[in-house]
Amino acid sequence: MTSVWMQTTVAMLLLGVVAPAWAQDDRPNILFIFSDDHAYQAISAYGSRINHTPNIDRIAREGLRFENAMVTNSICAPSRAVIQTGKYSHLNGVLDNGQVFDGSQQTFPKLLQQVGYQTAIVGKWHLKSEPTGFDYWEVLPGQGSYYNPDFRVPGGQRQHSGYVTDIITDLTLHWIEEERDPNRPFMMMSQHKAPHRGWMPGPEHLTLYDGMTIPEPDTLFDDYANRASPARLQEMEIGRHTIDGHDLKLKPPRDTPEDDPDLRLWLAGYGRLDEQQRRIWDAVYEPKNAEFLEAGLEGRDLVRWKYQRYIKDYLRTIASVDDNVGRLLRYLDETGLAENTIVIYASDQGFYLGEHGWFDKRWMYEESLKTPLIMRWPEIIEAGTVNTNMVSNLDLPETLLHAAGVEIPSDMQGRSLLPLLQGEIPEDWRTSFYYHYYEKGIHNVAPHEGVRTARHKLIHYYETSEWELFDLVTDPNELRSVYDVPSYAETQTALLNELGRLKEELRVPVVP
Ligand code: SGN
Ligand code: CA
Repeated sequence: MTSVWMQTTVAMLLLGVVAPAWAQDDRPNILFIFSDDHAYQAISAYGSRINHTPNIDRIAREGLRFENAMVTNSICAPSRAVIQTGKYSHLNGVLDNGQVFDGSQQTFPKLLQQVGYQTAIVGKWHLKSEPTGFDYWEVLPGQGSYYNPDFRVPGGQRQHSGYVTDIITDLTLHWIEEERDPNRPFMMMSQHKAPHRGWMPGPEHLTLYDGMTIPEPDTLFDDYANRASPARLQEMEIGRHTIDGHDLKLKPPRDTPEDDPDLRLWLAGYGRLDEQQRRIWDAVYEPKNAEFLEAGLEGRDLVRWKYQRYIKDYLRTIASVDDNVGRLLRYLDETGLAENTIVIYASDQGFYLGEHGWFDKRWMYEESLKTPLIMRWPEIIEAGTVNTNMVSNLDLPETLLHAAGVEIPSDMQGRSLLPLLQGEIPEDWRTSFYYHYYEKGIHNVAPHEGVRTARHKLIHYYETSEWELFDLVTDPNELRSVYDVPSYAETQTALLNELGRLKEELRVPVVP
């Protein structure tokens, strides 16, 4: 139940009247559980047709699920930089995965620290520079490893034995239980590597889904007709671009040259298993691989097999994330922390689970533009709330600052979600959202920007001067661009104007 005092405080904060008014020890703790590449299509609270995630679902059942949470730039490091700063990529300096985050800039953990919060981050960081604004950090170098992972710590590196998802949770719990000052509120970012590519399942889930056929998405065999050229020119098809060893767990032949890039990727994953882990792994994969080689599949049958191999391993890594979410929730229950702790489950972006024939992300199309976002905060959120407004990863830092009673800096570009958490939708809530993807290279997705409204989406591939316009009501799978179709002329003009307006408002440099 929400206390009158807290209601008043929140109302005052919403009106922008006050700075922090909570008594110090009443401020909420924040447990931010973050995964890497977790598609909302693989969360049962979002209606997954392919798996069950009872523990993640519990957060939604006892809290709120955002149905239209979007990212500003659908790739790992940029999304994380947005969350740290509350600013679009062009202002926080991380446009793509290759850039180094400037840790001297303003970030929300630093602002929380300034008002007495204890802050920590464990797991995937991926911003290259050392984390700043954290009292404790222990992060994976780069993409990190699934088995026996190394971690960066201040002044060095150390290795932990075991499976990365379990280890990240162990470290999270250890800090909350043993290392922090129980008299001050905390903000912990517990950030998983899973379910990122190489999709290596943990020892407990290696045989999950064996003997089952996971349903295929409707667009597994997309022909990329009726769209601009980039959809056809990408390199992220399950059929053509998955790597036999790294992705599909087919052991590279013995005579593979040592400098073969695919062999190196395989060794970066499988090569880290210790002898016992390797025996268990081989016992699971070798018989299935022999059966596959024996079958000599071709054409669509081969794509179907690759989809099954990919999706099962992907979902197995998620099963472990879900178990570990359960561990964290149980800990909060047992210690009485649950009542005053904001729990968030989110991913750095969405992901393709065979839609359009793809794995990976990057596009402004729905599956990668949208990301799961679920929050529980018993004092504030009514259990079982579903919100359909357009919200964004940009809004997260402001929401957390607001929740902690910190004044939101005026140069942040999102908006606090606090009213939405309480079921109050401000009349001027955003009705359009600006997106911009910059990276060139792996997967060959053309840079693009665009605007999405509740019903439409306009995309500009500015390097080739191509446009797409989708009507999400008549064409939810985005298979037919209606750009320049006469009946959409008015919508098109309105969207073009809106794109220009948003770019000005958000101070986006003019694209060459
Ligand atoms: C690696 C992956 C890509 C993935 C990027 C970015 N290849 O390069 O498939 O798109 O990371 O992922 S891999 O062969 O090295 O696994 S992100 O989550 O960091 O954005
Ligand atoms: Ca990612």
